[in-house]
Amino acid sequence: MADKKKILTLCIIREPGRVLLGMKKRGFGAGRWNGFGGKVCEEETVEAAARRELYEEASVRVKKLKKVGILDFSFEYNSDLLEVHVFKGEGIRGNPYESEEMRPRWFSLDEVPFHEMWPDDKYWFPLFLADKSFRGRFHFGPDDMIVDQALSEEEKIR
Ligand code: 6OG
Repeated sequence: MADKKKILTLCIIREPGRVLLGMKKRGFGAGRWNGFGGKVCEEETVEAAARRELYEEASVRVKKLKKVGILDFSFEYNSDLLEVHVFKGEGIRGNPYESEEMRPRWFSLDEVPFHEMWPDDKYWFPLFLADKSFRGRFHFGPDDMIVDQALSEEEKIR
């Protein structure tokens, strides 16, 4: 039987000309740059989880958080189903600070390190940077290669 779908958050802080990413230091996705996020706890809204994870992993808060995308991930080598809610954070409060899980760093928009990110990112990140909303699904095969995918721009994500 397939495992239950897990809801996760992913928050990327956007400023004019740059984005804040973090190098994941341990656990799932270690060694890759990504936004900040993790699992939504019981009795917690998805947005509250996004804010909590951002603070736990980078010691910052944001004034504005907008849900811009939903990405579904599945894998050939296990039965995990991940539903990742992608948020754009604006109006950073505090200085990004390294945690046990993430090492934050600002990247200018022309140096986003796609070769050290999850392979799906190069598809949807351009929509993120263009302030579009999107929905996508990616199925991963051996060596984290994408074997099937779909991505569409959406009017609005709820
Ligand atoms: P923890 O399990 O460490 O949170 N995440 C992904 N992000 C991208 N860009 N691509 C994927 O393709 C991902 N799978 C998971 C969601 C994991 C964090 O990594 C994100 C969470 O922010 C497979 O708590």
